[in-house]
Order: sequence, then C-alpha cells, then structure tokens
Amino acid sequence: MNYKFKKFPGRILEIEIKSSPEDTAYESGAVIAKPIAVVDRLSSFYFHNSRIERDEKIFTISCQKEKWAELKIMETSKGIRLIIEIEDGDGVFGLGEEVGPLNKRGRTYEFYNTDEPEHASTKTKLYSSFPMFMVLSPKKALGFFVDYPGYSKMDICHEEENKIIIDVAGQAFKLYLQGDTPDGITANFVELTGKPILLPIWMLGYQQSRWSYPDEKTVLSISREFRNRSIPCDVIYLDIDYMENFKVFTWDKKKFPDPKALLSKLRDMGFKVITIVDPGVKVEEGYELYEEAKEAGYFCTNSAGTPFEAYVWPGKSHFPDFYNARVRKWWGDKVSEFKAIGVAGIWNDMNEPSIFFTPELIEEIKTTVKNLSPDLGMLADFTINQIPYEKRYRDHGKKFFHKDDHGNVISNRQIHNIYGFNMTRATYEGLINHYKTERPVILTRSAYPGIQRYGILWTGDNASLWEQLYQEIQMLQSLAITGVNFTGSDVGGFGGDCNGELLVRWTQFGVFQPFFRNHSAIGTRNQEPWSFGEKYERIIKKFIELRYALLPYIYSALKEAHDTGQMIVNPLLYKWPEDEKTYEADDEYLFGPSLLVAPIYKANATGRTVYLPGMRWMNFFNGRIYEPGYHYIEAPLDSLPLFVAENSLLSMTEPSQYVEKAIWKGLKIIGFVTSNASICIYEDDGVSLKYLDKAFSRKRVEIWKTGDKLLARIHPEAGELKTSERKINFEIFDGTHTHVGEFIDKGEGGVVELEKKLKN
Ligand code: MIG
Repeated sequence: MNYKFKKFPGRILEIEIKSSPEDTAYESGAVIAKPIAVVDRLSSFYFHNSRIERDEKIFTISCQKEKWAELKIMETSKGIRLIIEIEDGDGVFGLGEEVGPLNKRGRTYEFYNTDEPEHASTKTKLYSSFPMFMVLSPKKALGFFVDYPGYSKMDICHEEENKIIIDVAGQAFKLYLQGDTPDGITANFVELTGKPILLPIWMLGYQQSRWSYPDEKTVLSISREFRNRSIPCDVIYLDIDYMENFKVFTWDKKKFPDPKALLSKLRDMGFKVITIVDPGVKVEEGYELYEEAKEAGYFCTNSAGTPFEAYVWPGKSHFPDFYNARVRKWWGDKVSEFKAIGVAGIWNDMNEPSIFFTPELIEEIKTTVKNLSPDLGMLADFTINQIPYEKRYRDHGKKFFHKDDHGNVISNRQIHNIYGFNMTRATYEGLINHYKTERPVILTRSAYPGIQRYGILWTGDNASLWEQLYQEIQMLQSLAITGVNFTGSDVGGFGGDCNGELLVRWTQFGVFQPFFRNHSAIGTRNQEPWSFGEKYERIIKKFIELRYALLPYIYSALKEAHDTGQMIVNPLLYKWPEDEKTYEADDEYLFGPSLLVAPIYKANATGRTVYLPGMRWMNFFNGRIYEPGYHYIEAPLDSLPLFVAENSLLSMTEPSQYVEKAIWKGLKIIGFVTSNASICIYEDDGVSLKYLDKAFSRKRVEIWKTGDKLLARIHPEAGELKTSERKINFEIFDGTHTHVGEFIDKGEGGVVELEKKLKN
C-alpha cells in the first residue's frame, strides 16, 4: 500500500491511498481547492502514529489533542477497506441523498448512482452519491470524505456496534479528513469542492411541474389558472413530452407549434420555463445530434469500441461521454443553442445514467423465461421475482467505457457516480460561456460532491406518502451537511395520488425547502394548488404567499451560502452540538439565520412536539414565547410550528405574483429582541453576474435595547447599487411589548427609535 499526504485549506488533510504506486486514482472533479503543501510528518494532524500490523496500516486519529480512535486501512479481494472505530453515543451525519434518519448509525449505505423510483426505507442507494460524513459527539466533530467516483459501500455501525466499515471497490482513491465545528466541517467541504452558485431570484419562487403538461394549450391554461387565482408562481416545467419522439433538443411541432412565441407569451405573464433534457441520444439516421456525435466519436463505447447501445425514453440510444472535455464542450454548445429561443433553465434527468434495458438483458430475460417450468417449484417463483429486480438494478457499468482527455479508456464502473455531475458541468460551462452575464439554472437528478458549483439537485421520484414527507425532511438536512445548499423534494409527492391534506402539509414544508417545486408523475391525480377544493387551495395560497413574503430573508441567506458556505438549511446539531437531544431532532431544522421550522408530517395531526434548543423562541404566527425544551405546539391545518430565535430578525416584503428583481419596494423587519440582534439585507438585479462588479447593495439592520426602548439602525455595508426610496417598517417583540416604527430608506442609513405599541 502506498500513501501520500497533502494539506488543504481549512486544516483538511488529503491522503491518497493506493494499492501499489502504479494504480491511478481517477480524478472525480469534486475537489477544486489547491493543496497548500505536501506533508510527510503527520504529528500536527488528526492522523498520526501510524504503524503496520498484519498488513493493516493503522493510524491514530486524535481530536483536540486526545487520542480518539484508530483508522485501519487494508486491502481486500475487492479493493480497499477502511475501518474507523467510534464510541458509544457518537452520531454519524451526512451521506447526502440516502433514505433514513439524520443519524446514519445502524445501517449500510451504497454509493452507486441508481434510478430508484421507490424510496422505501430499505433502499441503500438513490440517484446521487455523497460519500461524506461527520462523526459527532459533544467533545468532537470530525469530517470524512471518501473521494472515489466508482462503487463504494459504508457500513455505519451495522455489522458492529461502534465501527464504520468502508469498502471502496477500487485500488486508488483520496480520503479527506478534517476536524472543526459541525457547520465548520460543511463550510470546509464547500471550500474544498466549491461554493454554491448564486441562483436568480426567481428560482426562489414557487414552481409548478407535471409529467407532463403535454401541449401548448395545457401549459397556457395552467399558467392562466395561477394568475386568475392570484397564486404566486414563477416557473413552469416542460417534461419529456415536449420533445419529438424524446429526441433531445427538439420540439414536437404538433403539440408545440411555435415554442418561441409560447415562451415569450409566458414571459410576459411572469413565467419562466424550464425544460427537461435527458442524456440518451436517439439512434436515428438523419437526426443531427446523433449523426454529429457518432461522426466525432462523442458517445460512450462498448468493449469493441463502437457506441454503447441501450434503451431509454427515445428507444435505442447512445450516451454522450461527459467525462471527456471535448464532449462537454460540444454538449454545452448544443444546450446553449437550444436555450436561445427563451428557455430559462435546464432540467437534467435520467443521468445516473438510467438504462431501461440493453438488448443483451432482453435476451437473457427471454432465456430465463423460456427455461421456466413449474417443476422448478420455489426456484421458479424466485426466478420470476428476480426478473424485475434484474431489469431495474442491473449494473451496466462494466459494459461501457469512457475516454479521458488523454485518450485512456475507463470503464463506467470506475467513474459511474460522476456521469450526472459531468453532464451538469457540461451544461453549466456551455451556458456561462454563451450567456456570459446570466446566472445558469440547471436542475439535476444525479450528482456527486461539488455539484453545488454547477447546479441544483432535487431528490427524485418520491411518492405521495406521509412517511416520505418525513424522509424528505431528513434528507434535506443530510444533503445540506454534504454541501448541497439548494435542494428540495417534489412537493405533494411524485408517484401515487396526493390528497388535500398531504398537499397542504407538503407545501408548508416546501416553503422552507430552498427549492420549492410541486411535481407529480404521469397517471396520478392532478396536484396543482387548486386540485383538492377551495378549503385546501386557500391554505396553500397563504403559504406560497408566506414564501414570497420571506424572499428578502431567503435571498440574503442564499447569498451568504454563496459567499461563505454557510448553508440555508441547518440541522439543529450544527448550532448546538454539545446538546445531544439535537442529534435525534431530525424532523425539524433551522432555515436561514433566524428561523426554526418543524413541519407537520403526519396525517390528521393538529400539532406536534417540537424540541427548542439552547435559547428562547417566539412562535412566528402568534408571538408566544417558549423556553428551551420540548413543547407540544398546536398546528391546525392552516398553521405549522415556526419559530424565531431570541435576538434575531427577519426581513420580509409584500408577496407578489412573481419576482424579477431582488430589489424590494418595501421591507418589513420583524423579530424577537431582548438585548440586540442584526440581520443582513442583500439586494441586486436578481438575474445577472453584475454583482461581481459591485452592482449590489448590502445593508445591515440592527436592533438594540436601551432601558425599555428599542432602537433600530440601518447601515449600508457594501455594494454600489442604489435602491430607490422606500419604507422599512419594524415590528419587534421584546418579550413583553411589541415596538413598531418606520424608517424612510434613502440609501444612506440612519437610526430610528421604535415606539411601544399600545395594543397587541
Ligand atoms: O422514467 O421525465 O425523476 O421527475 O417526471 C421517468 C419523466 C423519467 C423521472 C424524473 C421525473 C420525471 C420523469 N422521469
């Protein structure tokens, strides 16, 4: 075995582990930070005192100078194994897109991107791989990232109570180790793998999707419905049926006779359109994209070196080799050309890549079926059941190949988990290159660490089930731990039939997902906000309006994430790692710097228990103050448990039907202040990259108490953007009284004394 050590910013240690010096660790592309130094002495790091026993290399890991655990590294018949011993009560958090509790102990997880349409709690892998986690106790916080783009598996205290056993199916990879505070660990991961992109403001708005709005007429009527009912909405999605025979970058001219005119009509109504783009290119003579790629050798190949053939939506298809820079450039140009008629964003689906079947698989299944006989008894039963499993989970990774930029051939199996990552990267680089100053919007289903630099992730094909609503609350936080700031689940659930109550509760959660999109599958009940009658529509509308009212707050948090790696969504344990009760409180989380949200995820519930950590909290809806601890919070259908932290503020505005700029006509600052609090208000044009040239405004609002008076100060901090004259209203509760006031914001800041409101 072979080890090399490098030091990275954030006191991160990289260990390149190889079976033998000739093995290559394929670059996943996740890490973009530059190493500070090559190190040979480990004494100042968390790893030191290495020794070898029975072919096992053993490092001691320490934390805060104390010996904490041992890390063993050894070769196995299938690759390399790491074993980390942890202690009773240590929590293990992260792993991104995996089902199950926030604390990952007690299960095994796999990393091999898979199109998994059933998110049952037994599943061990989904569409994306984030082999990053932290081990946490009140005494320590250590972060691990196993940067290997092929198959790996992590047994998190499943086989053995206090052991993490990591199996990497390869001969070379990089391990990153760090120690910090929990939110510091995420910020360091982000330092290593790249800052989250700044999205246009309208991506923070409500978004409506359906598989599919199949024609121009339907798209227009859905859009009009939103405006007629005054339900705010910014984005409409076009799923696969807009294409001609599922050929990427085409439009079905029968159903969408004039897409350009349609997009501009929708733009006038305040809607942006995002279209799906799958990786599978239809094999069809005369189809330009196919011909071009075939000619240039841009497709992944089979072992004979000809294009690899598999079946997806377009029928027989080939897959662009996004691992290769030339192919990425070509694809980026194609996407940009396609976007030119007015498409606002690109939605990359099926990029695990998902394969329905290959001709060989069909042949195999045929043989299996032919050989079936009742005489086989239970074996026949087993064989029949095995067929759908084979179809869905067959690993085609050994059957097709990529070419790196130097012409080396690599099997998909070795770099499987970065196919979607590289497709998103290709799209991002193409768009940034062609639309210089526009912020690219790319949604992807499959991802790997670092994805936050290119696009955003949604959690794929969940179902309209209460238990999956809960699962999404947990997953949102696990993803945030691994640096995926901007993500969300299909609101209302994708598969299966939703109902009014579930849609209301999921929408309430959606308000506090960075990505807020309602989407549902073909063949399921309609799920638009008005689908279940007036009673539900009214509440859904109220909550979508709340989202729009909170946009100044959310946009500032988005910018903060972009600048510092501080996520919008934070598990409670980020701020209160010394309080172990936060480790299990995975059905609630912090949203931005001031809010704690505890969604309702149970049918018929009219309230729930909430754990309020560390400080006092104010109920957002009725102003009641709570001491830290467990509380039962009433939350009838038109309400949810939502709290403002003591000594914190929120910046809000009047909700609108859609948003084009992140410059607010009026602002309202609300908060719960017993000594002092401050919040940042970040504004810019909301769509371009001009903020890089100082075309933004960042103001700080501070509230402090002197005697029984509250004072407010507005103070421009940075940026050259001038916002026009506007009112900033205050409504601040000091624990006994509400104080109100108004400030005319002319740009230069100032101080205003708030007045006690006589009646609450
Ligand atoms: O095989 O494009 O996750 O959001 O609506 C299913 C159709 C393909 C899966 C995506 C889903 C999308 C659907 N797609």
